Amino acid sequence: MQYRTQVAIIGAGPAGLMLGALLARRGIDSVILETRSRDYIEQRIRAGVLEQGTVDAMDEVGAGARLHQHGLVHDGTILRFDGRSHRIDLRGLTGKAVTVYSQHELVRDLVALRIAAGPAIEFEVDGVALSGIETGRPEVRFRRAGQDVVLACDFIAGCDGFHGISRAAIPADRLRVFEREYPFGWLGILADVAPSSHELVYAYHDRGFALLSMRSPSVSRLYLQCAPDEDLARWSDDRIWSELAVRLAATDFTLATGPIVQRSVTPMRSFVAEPMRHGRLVLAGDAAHIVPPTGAKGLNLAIGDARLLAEAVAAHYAGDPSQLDEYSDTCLRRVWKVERFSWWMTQLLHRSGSEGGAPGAGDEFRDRIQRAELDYVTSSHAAQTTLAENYVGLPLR
Ligand code: RFL
Ligand code: PHB
Repeated sequence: MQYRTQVAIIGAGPAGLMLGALLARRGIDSVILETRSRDYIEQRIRAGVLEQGTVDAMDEVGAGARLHQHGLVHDGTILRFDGRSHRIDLRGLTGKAVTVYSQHELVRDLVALRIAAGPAIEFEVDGVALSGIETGRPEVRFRRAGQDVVLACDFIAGCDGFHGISRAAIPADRLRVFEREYPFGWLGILADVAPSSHELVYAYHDRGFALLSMRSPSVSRLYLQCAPDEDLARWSDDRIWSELAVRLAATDFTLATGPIVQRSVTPMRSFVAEPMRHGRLVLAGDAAHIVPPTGAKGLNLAIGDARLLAEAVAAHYAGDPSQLDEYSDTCLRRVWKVERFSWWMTQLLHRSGSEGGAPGAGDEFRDRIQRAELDYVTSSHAAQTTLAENYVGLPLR
């Protein structure tokens, strides 16, 4: 079977779904191809902090209703060390806030919008392969329910995440990759218990970083710094809760515990592939870049790329190719600033030994510098403004 669209979108994550929705608003036809099932992508637990620009994009496409109903607006966030809390007044310092709303709920809202509006989205496809990206007539081949399909298009948007196939379609000698792996990961849990703090708590502790976050007034999301290949079998519920209690401890704070309904270990890396466009293939989101989650930026970066790409594609069809020509450079300027912030938050808040491993092993000079930095950030108005400005989100351009 053979058919045609203007933009073939590979991947139904936040980047692909938002791009499809923004293109539809501009009257541009697209098809989204996704290897997983609808159920799977609507239940995959990932990020949870939305910048205002992400909320605005959800409103622009008409998918913001549930977000405004259930999202929790946070005007501040807390840094904690030595048992003391230091509130960063996001609203007071920047005039902006962030919204806590699950990535899988955002995905659910965008899938519902797409299906209601009718433009094509295909789940559970396999064997996706790209060809002709250096010609004016690119094609995507895939299998759907055992049938071979060829999708002809004007552009291919590679929104298929870090492990997708799109980035690999760019010839190796045209791609530069910048990468850093961290000697630790995050053990994350989802628990059926009311969050013990109204605002997120980022805690630095001698035993390692911990984060208290949430998904709703009755569901907590918490993380512990661990080894990148940590064995979850070694962590009983009791051990997880007592380690969280130690690392998050503060005066006037008690950690409420409850049933753990989901747990996972995520390794941490920084990664950027340049450029984000080759011929008729454009990359967006995790397909092009990864940040460690400490700055809560991965999802927001993906939505930012989708916004710029939708504008650029619309300008192309209106006769102006310049935005698409500049797409990679425009994105990468913002991407690298967000890479910097995410790296900075990560090294500010994690324990790392000089020989790359166990919390506590190590480099005492570095430890003293890190403490001085925490002290500086929590006592300087200028430093807090810098943190807050990055945390609530930098401008798209
Ligand atoms: P996604 O969300 O990975 O979506 C890509 C989609 O492409 C599909 N796919 C393919 N489809 C067709 N053909 C192929 N060959 C395909 N290969 C893959 C995949 O099934 C998927 O549906 O990328 P996108 O849209 O760029 O969005 C990026 C965000 O998802 C990501 O940056 C964040 O979730 C990162 N991240 C986190 N960010 C935070 O800010 N806070 C967090 O707590 C947080 N937790 C996480 C995370 C990422 C994780 N991953 C990727 C392992 C936890 C995890 C486990
Ligand atoms: C989350 O709620 O999953 C979350 C919040 C803040 C982060 C990372 C993850 O920095």
